[in-house]
Amino acid sequence: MEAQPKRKLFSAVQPSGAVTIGNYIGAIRNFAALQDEYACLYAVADLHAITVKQEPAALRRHTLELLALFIACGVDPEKCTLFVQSHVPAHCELTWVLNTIAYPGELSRMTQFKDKSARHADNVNMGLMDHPVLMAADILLYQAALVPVGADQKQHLELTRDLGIRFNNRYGATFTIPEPFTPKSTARIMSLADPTKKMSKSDENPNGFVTLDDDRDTILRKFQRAVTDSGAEVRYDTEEKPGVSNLLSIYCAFTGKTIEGAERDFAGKGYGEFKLAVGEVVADALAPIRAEHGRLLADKAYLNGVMKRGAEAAARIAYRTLAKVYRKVGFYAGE
Ligand code: AQP
Repeated sequence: MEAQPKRKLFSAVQPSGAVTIGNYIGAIRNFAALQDEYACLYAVADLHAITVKQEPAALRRHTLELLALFIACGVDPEKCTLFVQSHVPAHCELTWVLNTIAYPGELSRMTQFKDKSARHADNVNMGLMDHPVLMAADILLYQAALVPVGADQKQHLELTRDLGIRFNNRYGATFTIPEPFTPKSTARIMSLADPTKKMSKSDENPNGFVTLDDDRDTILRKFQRAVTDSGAEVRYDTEEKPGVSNLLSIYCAFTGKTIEGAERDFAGKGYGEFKLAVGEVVADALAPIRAEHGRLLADKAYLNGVMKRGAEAAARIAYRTLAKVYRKVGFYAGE
């Protein structure tokens, strides 16, 4: 019997700062585990990143660092297509077409648009509002069946599905409608400085996030400073104890323990000891990734080669879909 082609999977991360343990737990650490079963495409989403102000030199640096980080986290460029989003112009081209079936009402209701508009009140631009349409184009271009995303991105994936279905209904079957892939262990990791806000790499308070580049001392210090509450009991209760609950989620994500198991580990222990233990498991887990990341960054020629080959492979798939889309909407292609 002929082997079935592997189902496609797409995910992307923005090079909008140093990658946090939120991005890692929610997305990147699952990437390597999926590469044998699926045809994976992983992108550095630089087009998305400029929806908030970026310093150009920092954006360039973060782009290369993120590509290297995927590899340091186990993504194998021989098995996956690893590329930089702006190297495949089809992402912008499909976004334009999808814009014509997306409604301002549904885009302005997106939680991330509302959050980011509030956080960047001096720069509420059209790109920020259109961000989920670009994300839909990213996914639909590759006919991805599966999209591993953190819990914070589920709403955007729902919109991708809506746009895909809307297009298919209007023009005939064109896009695969993707499913979210959210492993059970994927918590929404919250800021260490304000556990009611999600942990974000663009947070202006560096104590709110831990990055994969932070050294051991920095990691331990950030966890020691993490906001908890005036109680003393290590118990999971997101309403009453959002800070402690967030630390428990992080601890479980890095140890594989259940919340109940983690609560037992810290029964009768104080917050100081708890925070130190969480910091230590995180620092231990990140040390080998940090070392490998440093090694990869020293080999720029290799990284440039990976992104070039990745963009070529991605473009081959993307332009097949785009040609189909252009035909369906009625663009004249010449004779
Ligand atoms: N706090 C989080 N908890 C769990 N998962 C998270 N992700 C992001 N933050 C958390 C997941 O990381 C992937 C990549 O995210 P992104 O860079 O594309 O965009 P984002 O969700 O906007 O991430 P940030 O860190 O908050 O970036 P900025 O600050 O630039 O907006 C996604 O799969 C996401 O689910």
